[in-house]
This record gives sequence, structure tokens and C-alpha cells, in this order.
Amino acid sequence: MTDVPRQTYPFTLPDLPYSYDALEPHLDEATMRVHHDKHHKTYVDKLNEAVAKKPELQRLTLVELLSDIDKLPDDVREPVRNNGGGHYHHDLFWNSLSPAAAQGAARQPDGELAAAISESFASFEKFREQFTDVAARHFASGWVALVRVHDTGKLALADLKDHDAPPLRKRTPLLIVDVWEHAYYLKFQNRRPEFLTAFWSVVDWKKTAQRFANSRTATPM
Ligand code: MN3
Repeated sequence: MTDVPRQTYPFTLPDLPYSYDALEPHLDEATMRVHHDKHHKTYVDKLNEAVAKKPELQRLTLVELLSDIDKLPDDVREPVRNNGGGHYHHDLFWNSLSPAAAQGAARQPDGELAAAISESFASFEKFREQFTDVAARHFASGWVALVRVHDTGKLALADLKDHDAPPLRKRTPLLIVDVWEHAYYLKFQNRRPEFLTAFWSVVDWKKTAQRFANSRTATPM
């Protein structure tokens, strides 16, 4: 299956890359099930509905659609922004999480990613503090991502409203957390900080390091 950023119409929902209960006890099976099978699927379905009406958009990849959002026809711009962004971000979120980390393995980055985080944020602890703070304070629905800024090669945080994607030609998201209530309400109700603590226990630093390495050599498109 084509990786999600490079998918073209008709877009498809990949299976979760691990079992629904693989992140227990940090992230619960019931939430993972409804989040992937219902929420994420609905974004894919609605994205397809929107693009079905525009044959001229059907050869564009998901990243191309999201990068040129302002150039899209008026009647599909918002559906693509919301549902295309929802598809892109959820795929990255599933691939930001690791069953091995849930079991206690590799809960910190190493190698070049660790060095880049320290260079951009002073230390791993400062990075985690800043990321957690932005995610805890984010008003209403959205996402917080660690991104690589292509111009400078530095890492930065992106605080994203609703499903708005960052400018993907200029910034590549490496790690993301979903702060929509549907991501945590079943288990944590309104206690978003507890969800964020659970998130740090399941981050997939290995895949994040792979995305970091790819972002330095491959074009985002
Ligand atoms: Mn979600």
C-alpha cells in the first residue's frame, strides 16, 4: 500500500500498525478502536466524497492537496483542509506511537535526532516541557507536532488548529499528538495533561528518527 502522504484518490485507511490493545495500559483499546475505525475512517470517506467531484484533483497526492490548499476550488477547499488534514495527521499519529515503548523500551531519542533536539531546544527535557505545555494549553481541538524546518534545518513546534496542516513544502512533521477530545475522553475525560503523560510513554522514537533522517534527504512531495 502506498504510504498515506503519497496516496492519491481514492484514499484508503491503512490498518492500525499494531493491535488495538498494544499501547495498554497507557492508551486504551476502546479509544484506539473508535479513534481509528470511526474517526479516522470518517475523514478518509469525507475526503473521497469531496475529491470525487473534482477529476482534476484526483492525480494529486495528499501532501500536494494539503500544500496547495489555497489554490483549490472554493467548494472543496474546506472539506479537503479538514478531512485531508485529518487523514494525514491521524496516519502520522498512529506511526508516532510504539508498542515497544509501551512496554518500557527506548523512551528517549538517541543519535542524530537526540542531538538535533538538544540543539534546537537546549535539551530533551526542555523540548518535552515545551511540547507538553503547548499541547496542554492548546484551546479546543487541534494537533501539536515536532517539525523540521527545511530552510534552517532546525526543529520546531507546530501548534495546529483543527486539522490544519503546517506548510508541508517548508516543514516536515516528525512526531505528532492529537489533542482533540476524542483522542482521550473515554479514558481521561477532561484530564488532557494525564493523556499527555501517557503519550510520552508510548512515543515511537525509532520511527521519529527515521522520519527525521528522511526529511533531510528526500523531498516532502
Ligand atoms: Mn483524532
